[in-house]
Amino acid sequence: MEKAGETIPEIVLNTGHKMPLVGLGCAGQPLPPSEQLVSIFIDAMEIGYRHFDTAALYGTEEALGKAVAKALEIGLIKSRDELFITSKLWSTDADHDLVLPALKQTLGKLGLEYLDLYLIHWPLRLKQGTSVSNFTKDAILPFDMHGTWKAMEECSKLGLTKSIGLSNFTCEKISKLQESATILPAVNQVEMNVGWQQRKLVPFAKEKGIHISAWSPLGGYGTSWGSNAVMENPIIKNIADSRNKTVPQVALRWVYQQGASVIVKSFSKERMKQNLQIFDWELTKEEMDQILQIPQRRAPGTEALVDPTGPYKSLEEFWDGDI
Ligand SMILES: NC(=O)c1ccc[n+]([C@@H]2O[C@H](COP(=O)([O-])OP(=O)(O)OC[C@H]3O[C@@H](n4cnc5c(N)ncnc54)[C@H](OP(=O)(O)O)[C@@H]3O)[C@@H](O)[C@H]2O)c1
Ligand SMILES: *[C@@H]1O[C@H](CO)[C@@H](O)[C@H](O)[C@H]1NC(C)=O
Ligand SMILES: *[C@@H]1O[C@H](CO)[C@@H](O)[C@H](O)[C@H]1NC(C)=O
Ligand SMILES: CC(=O)N[C@H]1CO[C@H](CO)[C@@H](O)[C@@H]1O
Repeated sequence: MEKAGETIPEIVLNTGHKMPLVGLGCAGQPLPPSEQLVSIFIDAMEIGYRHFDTAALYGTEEALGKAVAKALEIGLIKSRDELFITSKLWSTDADHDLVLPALKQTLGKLGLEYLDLYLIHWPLRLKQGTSVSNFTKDAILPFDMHGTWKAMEECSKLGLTKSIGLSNFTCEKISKLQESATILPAVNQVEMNVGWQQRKLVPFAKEKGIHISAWSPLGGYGTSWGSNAVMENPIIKNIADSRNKTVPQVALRWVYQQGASVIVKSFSKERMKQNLQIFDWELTKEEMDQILQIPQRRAPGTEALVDPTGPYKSLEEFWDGDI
């Protein structure tokens, strides 16, 4: 069969389902108007993207759903199974009885019968009605990780999602989850890039058979939460120049060579294409060693979630010391 764009390698998750190793990030601030967003997602499918990463929080589920319907209508894809769609449980719904209704709402917005992957967005519960914009520390409630995961397992048994997983979980939190889990998480989606390489989590997850997906692989360049730590890193710039690649290509290829999947956001057609040109060349051992020299730092942002009187009293406690 002839394919319109680039062919993206896939990995088999511990559930037996395949996932393309590059997914398009569907978060943006500010978002373009809905109609424009729909055509951006259709462009992405034309270019070859088959994996889309959205969340209840992002406000892009409806536009993505419309793009899927349109792609089927115009024959860009033959069936919904050709796509891999991820969404995430927002923290206001992170409690046992709230999970199924939240997933049904997500499916309703996407106009789909099932997700490929449903993730717990943060290891955290927030009071219902809390939005990110007017969020205060007293909105943080104790998080029943075991009950929430049990409900995620129920959703997968109902066939509403093929795989279930986590986001922003540390090694310690995964181990704690395993005490009661009957289904192992398929994926843990975390901040991962050359400036925060997740050196503790990557080998831990590999040993457990949990796949790591990297959000902000370009350091969230130009976003309100991101930085220029990746895009303006001199080591990456040097490698890019000497290899006749762009800085983003080197940064994304590094993630791919770690065995992780790349969740990269671009709403520009040219940059979407550029970000897929990472499969027909590789970084040498020497270049990988140079990248190991890059100083390591997590993106800021978690400070707002810790409070001396809250469930997480310090950043140390939130990240279980891995900071
Ligand atoms: N699980 C979580 O908690 C979590 C947290 C954050 C993000 N995510 C997911 O991960 C996705 C990606 O993360 P992110 O959006 O933070 O950051 P990112 O993918 O590291 O960077 C995105 C930024 O880089 C720009 N960009 C992309 N390709 C480029 C290129 N080739 N050259 C120059 N600039 C380029 C984009 O602008 P243009 O659009 O203008 O190209 C955008 O401003 C999100 O969209 C979301 O799906 C998940
Ligand atoms: C926070 O914002 C949301 C959405 O904008 C709103 O529904 C809610 O009432 C607000 N909550 C508070 C405490 O102001
Ligand atoms: C560098 O890369 C560009 C874009 O892929 C290509 O057009 C050009 O021929 C390359 N130059 C060299 C010297 O390889
Ligand atoms: C709790 C925490 O640090 N969360 C990170 C994971 O996801 C959000 C974005 O969805 C990031 O902004 C946070 O830094």
